[in-house]
Amino acid sequence: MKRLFALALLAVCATANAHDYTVGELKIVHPWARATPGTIQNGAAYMTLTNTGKQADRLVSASTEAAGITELHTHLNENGVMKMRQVNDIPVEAGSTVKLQPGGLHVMLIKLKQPLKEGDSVPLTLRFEKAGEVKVDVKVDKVGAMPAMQHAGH
Ligand SMILES: [Cu+2]
Repeated sequence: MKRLFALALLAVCATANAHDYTVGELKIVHPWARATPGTIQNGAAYMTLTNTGKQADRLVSASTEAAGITELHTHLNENGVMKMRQVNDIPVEAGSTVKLQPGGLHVMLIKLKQPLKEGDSVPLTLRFEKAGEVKVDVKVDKVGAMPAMQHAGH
């Protein structure tokens, strides 16, 4: 029990050090990506979006020099098979939080110019319908890093 408490405390402390960004009424918390192994040319960026305002907003696009194409994606379960599907935008309702995470919504980085290496950071520009543009640094975590573990390294 004591150990559990210590771990929980550590998680809270680490989260305080996570990097986050604000644009208009939107907060972008801890943008991160998994390192890409070997010759894999596609990666994905994850983050938490919180709308502290009173009107709905939407993430309409993202771009980075690190990849040839950047798309907004989600995962759908079609007859038991997880498939990625491009979405036009990612809505963030007023007062709500949307998580981009493995197995769900993500920013797809297609045709990476070089592999994502643990410890690197990749500049990413996010464009929101109302809040406008914000540049964030996507921190590259381990290959196969899980969202619950994401703060451990920072
Ligand atoms: Cu994808």
